[in-house]
Amino acid sequence: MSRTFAVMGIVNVTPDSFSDGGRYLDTDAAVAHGVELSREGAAILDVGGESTRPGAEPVGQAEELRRVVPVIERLREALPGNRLSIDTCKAAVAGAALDAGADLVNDVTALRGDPAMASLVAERGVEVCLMHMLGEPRTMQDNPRYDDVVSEVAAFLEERMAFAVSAGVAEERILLDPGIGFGKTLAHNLELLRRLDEIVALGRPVVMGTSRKSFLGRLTGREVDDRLAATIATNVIAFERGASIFRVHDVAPLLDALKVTAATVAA
Ligand code: HH2
Repeated sequence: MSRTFAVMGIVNVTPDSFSDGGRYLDTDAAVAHGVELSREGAAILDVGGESTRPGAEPVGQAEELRRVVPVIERLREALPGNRLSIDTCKAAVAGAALDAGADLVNDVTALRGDPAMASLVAERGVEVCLMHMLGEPRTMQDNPRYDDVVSEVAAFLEERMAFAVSAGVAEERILLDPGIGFGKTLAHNLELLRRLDEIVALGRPVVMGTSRKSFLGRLTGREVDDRLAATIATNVIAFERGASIFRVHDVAPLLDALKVTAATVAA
């Protein structure tokens, strides 16, 4: 028996995402892209209407709602068998997305961005992904510092998990993400990958988001659209170290790589 895992395909309904900004801003294009990623084997589709790339400017609530809600509605209808995730830190956007058929809230602020988010997730009884970020997207890459990045990220996730549980979120509904690239240097990202078992040891499924990120460009010298091989390498490593959900732009090739990896890893 091989270990279970899920590929989470990225559907960015934004003009300014770092790798695919503007490509799926139109509802039809975003829905078609989500359907294609599902066909390629994504079990989860993560729909986002606000870029979190370093330096990104925040998006207003009305605009974010306008971008994501019709996409979730139509994906829900087209893909009854997929899990749909809403990538947002605003409770109103998460609530509307859940009403439109989303199953999971992916909050890159780990319930710190909006005081209403924790109770929303608790009341709806849905899964929530808690991600580590140092600072905020506008400034997070300005000289991030840690004494020991892995133990600090683990302690943060543990504290956020306790906070979520105290707000009424069931522990078995929590996913954890070390937040690759969110307030981290190349060395920090590599250390987190190297010692990912320490995050896995927190006992909840670990989500990995390395897809096309700039640390892979630093390592390989490749432009953003040419980082697939590097993305696959990091996700295979993460799988081996215990991660179970892989958030990527390119679903089919990663799925092949993970099927092979899973077949060689003991349950
Ligand atoms: N990375 C991005 C956005 N959301 N969520 C989780 N849980 N983990 C991640 O690593 C993560 C995330 C950034 O990637 P992308 O969506 O491609 O770009 P942008 O934020 O510019 O839209």
